[in-house]
Amino acid sequence: MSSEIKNLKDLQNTEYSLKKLFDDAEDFLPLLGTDYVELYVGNAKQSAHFYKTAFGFQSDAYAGLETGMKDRVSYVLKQDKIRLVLTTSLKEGGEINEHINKHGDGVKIVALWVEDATKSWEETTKRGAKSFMEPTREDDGDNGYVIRSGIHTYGDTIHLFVERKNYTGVFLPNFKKWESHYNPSPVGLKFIDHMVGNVGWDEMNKWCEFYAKVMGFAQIISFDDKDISTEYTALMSKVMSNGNGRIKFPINEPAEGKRKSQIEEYIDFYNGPGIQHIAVATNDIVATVSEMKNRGVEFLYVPENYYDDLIERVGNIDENVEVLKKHGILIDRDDEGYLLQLFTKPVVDRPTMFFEIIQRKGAQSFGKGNFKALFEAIEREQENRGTL
Ligand code: TYF
Ligand code: FE
Repeated sequence: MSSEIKNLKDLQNTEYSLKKLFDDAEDFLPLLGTDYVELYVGNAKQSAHFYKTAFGFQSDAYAGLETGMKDRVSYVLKQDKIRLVLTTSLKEGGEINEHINKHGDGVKIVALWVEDATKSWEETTKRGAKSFMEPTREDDGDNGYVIRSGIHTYGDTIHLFVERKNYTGVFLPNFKKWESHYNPSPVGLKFIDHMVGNVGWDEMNKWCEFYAKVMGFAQIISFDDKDISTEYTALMSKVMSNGNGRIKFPINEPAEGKRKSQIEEYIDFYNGPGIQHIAVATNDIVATVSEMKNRGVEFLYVPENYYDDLIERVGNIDENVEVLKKHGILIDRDDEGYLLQLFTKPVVDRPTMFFEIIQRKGAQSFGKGNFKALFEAIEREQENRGTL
């Protein structure tokens, strides 16, 4: 069941291969998808403005003093299937401020949508997960109720299980609809493709085992430091997936190189493990990326010579290479098709969290062919920061 697929040829059809991997085991933790991602931030109002303006998110829900919340404020933003929650504290001290003090702005909660939050908590805690929140029912009058439960994962990051089959209200009980006169248009972001965690030296296998044992995930891909190294820096990475392939969590750890791994830089500034990047899918990466650029989002760029042997490397593609080159979009191919991707610079003050924009055209891999060019681009940023 935890058998490793090293060769991408085995991944002829991901759904099928995953099915094979999971066949004999009953899925004790069926996941319907990502429910929401919650960031703890220093100023939720201004962060919400940024994600609306620059990333094209829509105002969805709000909780704060006006809704009876005394100690915190949360803004909920939506774009297609993606739900982002931005939370800050209204008081001195407490868990939110401690998180921000230690990590800067960053992801606190990766909430997973489930049929049964009670069973999800029971199945994971009995397999060794540390409980964050026992199954808790939140009622909202005629709108029904939500049940949430939660467990700890790497660092201070939390997985919440959200059961909303008996709920018809806005986001969660105690939230109200957020009506705003400021509604910038979406940029075409559709759903979360994967979310990557950075963990410390020699911790990757421990956390992959956590996802295998506690959550019933299987490893679908592995990259060692030979796959992922430049002349100067290195890292290792394994991708864990749940049974239906909707939730994919790559886990990175630093590896020894001549200079400081980007993963180590992250761990230094985040003061421990945490979410490194959120990859969001689009159906038209050229339109999405050019709009995000117009709205002020900064992306990482590779040298123009990346495009010189592009067609030899990836074969024929539907897109015009000159257009891709103009936007600095990266392309990679595997046995099933190809993918286009581009990475933002960190979106917070510390060199920690960033976003990936990805368009899949068949390929179910992660852009291995781009790693070298990408990591060299990251090294140039590290050089500018004096952290290489
Ligand atoms: O998710 C991935 O595996 C790719 C590649 O620091 C990647 O997006 C891996 C590590 C990293 C940046 C990108
Ligand atoms: Fe990625």
